[in-house]
Amino acid sequence: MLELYHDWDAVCSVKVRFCLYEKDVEWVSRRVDLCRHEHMRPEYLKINPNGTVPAMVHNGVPIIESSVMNEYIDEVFDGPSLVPSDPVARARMRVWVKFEDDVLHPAIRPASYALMVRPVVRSMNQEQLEHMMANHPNPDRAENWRRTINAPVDEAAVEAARAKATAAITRMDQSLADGKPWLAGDTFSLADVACAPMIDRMEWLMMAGLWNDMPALKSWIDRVKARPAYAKAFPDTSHRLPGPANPAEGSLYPDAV
Ligand SMILES: N[C@@H](CCC(=O)N[C@@H](CS)C(=O)NCC(=O)O)C(=O)O
Repeated sequence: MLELYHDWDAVCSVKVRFCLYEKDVEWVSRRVDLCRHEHMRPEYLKINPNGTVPAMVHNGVPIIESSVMNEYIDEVFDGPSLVPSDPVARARMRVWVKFEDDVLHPAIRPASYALMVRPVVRSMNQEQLEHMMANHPNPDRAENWRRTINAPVDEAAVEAARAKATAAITRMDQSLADGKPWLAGDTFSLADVACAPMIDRMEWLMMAGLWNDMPALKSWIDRVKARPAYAKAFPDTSHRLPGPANPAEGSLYPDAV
């Protein structure tokens, strides 16, 4: 029994769902609504003391951190391996997974908060906010929530996100320009699983124009999207946050289960 604690339109949650569907693993959904700060509930913090989604509980044991979770899933479950057998390709895969964790995701996060999370949470009650944030294990992230809710849209942060994201995807494009189909080389791997949700997020932030002149990245995106697991893992519009490419503020998202 694998319980996945996730939110529908949270990039690292998508990353783990993509891996689960690639491996054809059955899982039970336990939604943690970030915009309602359910990830600050004491019972969730017992599962993931970092206070982030996703997390999973497999046979009663919590496993956290999306990249670690994906390696665990690949190792424990049958299905095609998403970790290359060749040590060089495996090293390359891990460098891309780390790049997504350390560079790509942090580059995009400020734009996500400013343009997608803010419309949902901006009317949040201050008392409730402070109560929730008192539990946040990461003071920088707590401060980020306060700014998201209380300050106007941080245009400078959005611009900085765009610039950092451009540098990051340029690196992906240059690497893919060697003619290999996938980030680790010849085989689809956890590197592609990790980076795909970040590209999807950029599309919903209407940043897809950034890769207009990046043919190798564009064809990688097409290949990733053609995978059957992609359609299952990535949320439909009703489970998306509102935002630049999803103006439906009446999106079902806040109540989606
Ligand atoms: N390194 C973590 C990052 C997870 C993460 O940042 N999750 C975001 C959603 S995409 C989150 O839970 N944010 C809540 C917060 O910052 O309070 C992982 O890969 O699991």
